[in-house]
Amino acid sequence: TQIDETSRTGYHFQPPKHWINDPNGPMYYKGLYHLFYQYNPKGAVWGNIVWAHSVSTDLIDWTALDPGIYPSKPFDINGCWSGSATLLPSGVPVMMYTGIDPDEHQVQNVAYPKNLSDPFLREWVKPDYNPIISPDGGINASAFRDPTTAWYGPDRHWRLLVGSKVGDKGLAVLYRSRDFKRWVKAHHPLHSGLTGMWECPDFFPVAVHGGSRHHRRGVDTAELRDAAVAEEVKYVLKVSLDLTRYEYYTVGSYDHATDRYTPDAGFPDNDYGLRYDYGDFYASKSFYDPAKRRRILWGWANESDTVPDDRKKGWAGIQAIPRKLWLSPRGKQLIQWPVEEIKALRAKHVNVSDKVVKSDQYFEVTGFKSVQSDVEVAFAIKDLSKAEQFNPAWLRDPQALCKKRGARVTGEVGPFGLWVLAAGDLTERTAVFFRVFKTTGSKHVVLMCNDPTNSTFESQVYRPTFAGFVNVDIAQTKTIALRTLIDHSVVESFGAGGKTCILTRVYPKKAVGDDAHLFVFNHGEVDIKVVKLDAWEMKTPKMNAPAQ
Ligand code: DQQ
Repeated sequence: TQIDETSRTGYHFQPPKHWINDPNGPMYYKGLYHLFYQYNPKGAVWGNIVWAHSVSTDLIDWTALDPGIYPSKPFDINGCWSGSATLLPSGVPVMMYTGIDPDEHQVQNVAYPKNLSDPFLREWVKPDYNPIISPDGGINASAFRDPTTAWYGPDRHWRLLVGSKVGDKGLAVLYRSRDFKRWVKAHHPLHSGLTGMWECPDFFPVAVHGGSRHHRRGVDTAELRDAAVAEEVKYVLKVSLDLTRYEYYTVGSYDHATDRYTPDAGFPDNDYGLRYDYGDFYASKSFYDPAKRRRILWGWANESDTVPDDRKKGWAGIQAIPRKLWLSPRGKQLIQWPVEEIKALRAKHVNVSDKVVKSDQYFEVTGFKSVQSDVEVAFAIKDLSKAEQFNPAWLRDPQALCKKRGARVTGEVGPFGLWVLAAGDLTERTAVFFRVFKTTGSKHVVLMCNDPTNSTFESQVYRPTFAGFVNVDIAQTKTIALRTLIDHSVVESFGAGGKTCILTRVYPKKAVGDDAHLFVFNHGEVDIKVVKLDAWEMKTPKMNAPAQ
């Protein structure tokens, strides 16, 4: 196949060709970051799934290795699906993944590195005692997959979760083991919800604020043996809903003795809960990075063009920029921010400051190429008194609200924000914007949206409007920040310093290469001000180029 480069990303992770989906087994080992991912070595659609493998010293430049895990034994002959890495106390990494057996049953297998002194960990050995977890005891063999990283309890048992369902109920099934070989199912799942199948569960500790700046650091589950550390953590449970293709998380407490997880009050526990990302972001997985003591989140962003388009392009799927993730000071949500390493890609810089954008005005940010860029902007709102009244019924569904009030629908405070990947004549453009509403007791609600309705001339492309609320006290701050990573067919935005994130895939026909422009717009009645806007062209890192 000819590879169509037009909408390929420059600094978002992707292999040179073919289909990719879920990130698998991310970890740091002997100075290298490892990323495995679901990959079809034969084409640009899902199928023939293996674990492709890339390594990096900095999460920016990636070197592709041969697939690490691929069908080779009866217990995975029909596919090597998603799974996770666990670092054993001896320093040995072990992969646990879902294999598809000759009966199309989903089973869990382990694989160990063949040669521990090879930092690349190129070869993986699957012991003959696999599968080590089979779908028995009432488990649905076609809904039993995606084992998490294991954690070690005070009772000297390993534990891990496997995603599953019973009827309409999604499950995080809990298993325990003394030796990582013989696993026993617990009597009750760690957690469940009436949402359909739970794919790719993730369960990990986060540091609580405790008055220090250190809450941004990650927590290694191994540290939890220290009681003082264990007291200062909360837990995050994330699930990927097969039905809606969205992910939800809660923050809560976990009782080691009873193996129960209880979400904190205020966390809606099912399909209207908080999301890592309100856009195209799925099957995510986090890992603890001991090198910088942080937790890093990887997530897959699917294409939103058509399958024939993907075949024509010769590739499909990217990984979002890895994000550092931590608990907000009040413990009400997670904050995510692109790993600091990507700043090393920043090249030509332009900036704008103290520029008022009056009602129905816009301006272009010139002097740089925005098609592959990083844009940070702070907007100030002079007058919140005119903000439109918020209807509490809208709280349940920001996406529906944004669909009704897209970027072209005038408002009072907002819509204001960026038009990215825009044609010079604005016939193509993707809007990333805010709207501010007034609610009871002089409180406000801030909505962040991504409206791709006008992103492309191509009529077949799926163009959902994505949106989430931003938990800020706008009456107090009077400003709101936005960072958007633009990369040919990706628009990845972080509102209010990473409180609300939205990733979208768009396929402009005209706004490509040097013809992609960046604008600031205000389609509300109230003036807004760009306090500061910084934009950088982004260099192209070494991205899995085939070895010479
Ligand atoms: N993708 C994998 C499964 C997982 C799904 C198969 C989520 O293991 O449940 O490619 O995208």
